[in-house]
Amino acid sequence: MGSMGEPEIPYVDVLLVGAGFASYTLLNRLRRLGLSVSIYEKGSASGGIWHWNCYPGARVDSDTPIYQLFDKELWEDFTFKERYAGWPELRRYFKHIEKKWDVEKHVEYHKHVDGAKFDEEKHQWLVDCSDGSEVYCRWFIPCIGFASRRYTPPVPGLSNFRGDVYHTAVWPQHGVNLKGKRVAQIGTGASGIQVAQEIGDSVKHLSLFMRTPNYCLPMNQRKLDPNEEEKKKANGDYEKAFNDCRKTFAGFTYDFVDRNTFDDTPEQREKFFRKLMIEEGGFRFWLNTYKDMLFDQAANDEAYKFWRKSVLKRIKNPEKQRLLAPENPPHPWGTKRPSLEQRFYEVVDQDHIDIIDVNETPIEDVTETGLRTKNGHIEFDVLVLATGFDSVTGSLAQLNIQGINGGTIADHWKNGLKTSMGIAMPEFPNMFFLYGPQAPTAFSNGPSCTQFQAEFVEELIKRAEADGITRVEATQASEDEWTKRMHEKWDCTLFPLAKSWYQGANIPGRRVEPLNWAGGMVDYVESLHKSLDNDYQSWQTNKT
Ligand code: N01
Repeated sequence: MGSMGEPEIPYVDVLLVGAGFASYTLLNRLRRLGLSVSIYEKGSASGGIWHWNCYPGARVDSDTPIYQLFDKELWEDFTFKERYAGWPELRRYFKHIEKKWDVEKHVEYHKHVDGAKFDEEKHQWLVDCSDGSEVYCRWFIPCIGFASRRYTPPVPGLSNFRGDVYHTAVWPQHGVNLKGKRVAQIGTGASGIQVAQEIGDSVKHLSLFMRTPNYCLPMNQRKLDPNEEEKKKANGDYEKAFNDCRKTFAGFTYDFVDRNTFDDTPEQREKFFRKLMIEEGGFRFWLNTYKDMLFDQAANDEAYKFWRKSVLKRIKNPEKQRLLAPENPPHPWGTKRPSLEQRFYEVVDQDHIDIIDVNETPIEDVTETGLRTKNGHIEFDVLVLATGFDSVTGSLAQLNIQGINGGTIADHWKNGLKTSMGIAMPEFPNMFFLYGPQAPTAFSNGPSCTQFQAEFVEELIKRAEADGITRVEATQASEDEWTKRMHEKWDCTLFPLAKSWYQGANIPGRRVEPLNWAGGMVDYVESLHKSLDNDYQSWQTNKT
């Protein structure tokens, strides 16, 4: 008990927020240093995005084996069943981690962090939760990803609708039966493509409201043979794959080739594109292609032409061809996130599915039984909002985390996003964030990015603890330098030409600015580790 009879506020060395990949890898690393570690998770189970993402068809777009933690003790006795795992399997994987690593004793569920304040005397954060509880911690590490603040567009009259409305980001855990229903869906991003593809065959009618066509790529999904996977593990293929992730732009096993688009003849190009997109599938057509594709418009046009030709072959309805694969690309190929699809184009080509371009035919208002456009009233039973997130910055900016001058994170970014190496900020000592703004985040395989960042955080904390340092704050110079580099890397690509959530352009009125590091994983990880050279050169350190 405290001196005034108040209960004493508990203390933990490290507080991790969110129970996903980032916090689990950190937990395992930091407790090995002898630190006490707690995880506060607002949901009822672990899995991070895979706890919330349980909409029909939700599955990951990174392939096995790299969408997992790279620790041998985890992968040696867990084998994914599909090349691209679905949400139920990913949840099983998290249960596996919990069992192997004895995680449960560190995690508190239904624990919603509201805010935090740095105590300058103690060199500790005082963190408060929505249940009224507080905790002090030396190291405060939000691991809340880039998609924890969902976005619902201001559709007029939305609250009038008497049927059910579901946002993909908070899909009911018990599932929803849409078989035989009339469904309207807004959005054709990663979530929207998967929902439409999954429910399309069995609904009575689907009205798919689309703002921008998604340049989907064939997933080439397949079941994995467990014996084959065991052989690969024994041959060192898994370890090789994890190691390769350290050497590539996006933390995948493959990288851009060392050739420009027009170095090849048209025939060679056609063959190369075919191999990437059709034979190999997945993101190869995006991330294993010519090195100038995301930088040079003429090169990019070649990619678009090939993509369009492949898609048109799969759609019979001429109006749907026009909408889904327009002659004039609305943005350069690959500057918005392409989705991986299995039968999307065949599914939405069916007669009971309408595609409505909201640019040509805006939603005027939602009524009790449907919605109205200039073409009339459309009735439906269920409305699905696959409208995404206040991405990347929204997760952190929504929390009342106050820096040493009293300003919040949102205040810190008021005149433009700025961070030190996408992991920390001046005025917010002893706080690191993983898989967030100005890091490779949305341009990377999630587990690669989070594990490489976690390795750095481990190194920093280990050194600080050994040196008796109790306060570590990114310098202003390092934030200025990183933010300048962010813009330089971004501005020489074609990414600024797309109205994408990569730069916050999905939300009306939001500042449009690069949110993700476009300089690649290798450069990123090197910059992190270099920041500790010359006696913590990018950090200001103090002892209590
Ligand atoms: O969100 P999104 P998401 N009227 O922002 C549209 C990861 N993820 O949940 O493109 C009409 O991509 C919007 O249109 P536009 C992954 O990184 C991964 O799908 O902005 N439409 C868009 O079509 C992913 O990229 C996986 O013009 C409106 C859609 O809503 C990220 O999360 C699965 C609108 C939103 O798509 C986000 O994906 C799921 C309006 N007013 C998520 N406002 C996998 O690994 C917005 N839209 C498979």
